[in-house]
Amino acid sequence: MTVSAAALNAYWMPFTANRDFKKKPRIIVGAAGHYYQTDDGRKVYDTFSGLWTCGLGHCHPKIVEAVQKQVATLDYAMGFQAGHDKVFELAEKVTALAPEPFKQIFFTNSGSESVDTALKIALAYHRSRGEGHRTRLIGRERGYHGVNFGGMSVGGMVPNRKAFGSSLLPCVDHMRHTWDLEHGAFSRGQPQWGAHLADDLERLAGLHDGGNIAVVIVEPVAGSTGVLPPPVGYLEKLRATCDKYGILLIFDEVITAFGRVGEAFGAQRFGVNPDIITMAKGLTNGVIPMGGVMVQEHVYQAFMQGPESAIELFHGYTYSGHPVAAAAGIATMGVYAEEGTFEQSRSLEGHFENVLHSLADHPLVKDVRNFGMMGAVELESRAGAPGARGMEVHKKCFWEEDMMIRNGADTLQFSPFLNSKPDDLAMMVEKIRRVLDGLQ
Ligand code: PXG
Ligand code: PLP
Repeated sequence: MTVSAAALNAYWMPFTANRDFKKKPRIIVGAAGHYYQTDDGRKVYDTFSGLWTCGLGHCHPKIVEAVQKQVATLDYAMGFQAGHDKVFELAEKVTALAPEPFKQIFFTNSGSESVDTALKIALAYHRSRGEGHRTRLIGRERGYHGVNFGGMSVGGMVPNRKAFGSSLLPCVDHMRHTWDLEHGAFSRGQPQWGAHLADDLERLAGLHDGGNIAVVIVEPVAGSTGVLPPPVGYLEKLRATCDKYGILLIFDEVITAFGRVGEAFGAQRFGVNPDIITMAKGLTNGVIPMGGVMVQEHVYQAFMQGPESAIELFHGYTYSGHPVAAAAGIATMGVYAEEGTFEQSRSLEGHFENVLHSLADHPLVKDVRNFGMMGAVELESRAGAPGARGMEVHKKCFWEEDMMIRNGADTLQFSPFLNSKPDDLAMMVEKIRRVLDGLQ
């Protein structure tokens, strides 16, 4: 073991059962391509692209080189009332990939910061247009929008809200989620059933008056909660209702952007344009933390009023547009283009869907869901111990099958590399089956 007992004790790990982990730590010391290297010298196949982050694989030489060069050229530069070359270049490259009306991007350091930034932009946008009474924020049950106060408030993951319920933002409401086992179980891609669930926005517009609603935020495909693809026609309906009431629509594309659903953005895959898109993760292939909030031109222009010497948006982070992150982002955009990553991802999704659904006949499997290169296998929970079976699969995969998988309670989640080898995806599912066969 490379980590001392004192060091283990010193680190409070995020979203982790600290005491259980520290009894038998699973420590990664290196990574290359599609594998991690463990401190006991094993190569472990990564089925989750980091945490939905590293679609190109780990330690891509072009990104590594760009970061090494940048850190030795310009380590940090003041970003308020000053700028550096790389961040403008990245802004141009990302907006060039976006649907036509998106022309500007604001940089942050994570998905959580992107979400809170987007909510603030939406509120300030309405105020700048004389509609400051639009204060209501609408999220959705089972949504994940990060862990800061704004994102947590519009989010709908029950355990993430529970301890903080008394201090969440006011003026928030939630649409119902889109999953229904009876009508949607084992559906491949978008379920045919459920477009009418978008009518829940009409219900909330009726309750609060649509003219008081500032913004609706959804993930185009809900990721963290266990991959819930939108029913056919659902996103189109949400867009139409937002237009009807003058509500801004945010797509939280922290997971779905940059090839995860076979296009640069989910907005393009679904043919629905929100007003604001949040992103992170794939923006730098996970190499340096960075997030972004991209807006349609009309949103940006609403701020570009008044005296030119006035700051238009009182918001920003010390590390917004950090030069080393920007260099990683530029290199990542370069690799996406050179390697045809989004097309590669699109060409793999049919095979991925087939191998994942081959688990549907297993007695412990309750549902299989997928869209693009996002997949989930929901297991039957063990009586009286929800989450225990999922965690057991994670541990067995790591120790016995040399494979890293992600479980959210009893739902196994898959975010394979966008340049996966087809045989590796088949191997991944064989290993999962073997582990499931060995469980009670
Ligand atoms: N929005 C969405 C849609 C996300 O998926 C965030 C915001 C927050 O991003 P940051 O960078 O602040 O973590 C996310 C992050 C999982 C998992 O296992 C998902 C996320 C993060 C970690 C684990 O599904 N999503
Ligand atoms: N707390 C204090 C005391 C600060 O001075 C700052 C930034 O200057 C922050 C928090 C916010 O940090 P960041 O800009 O990295 O989000």
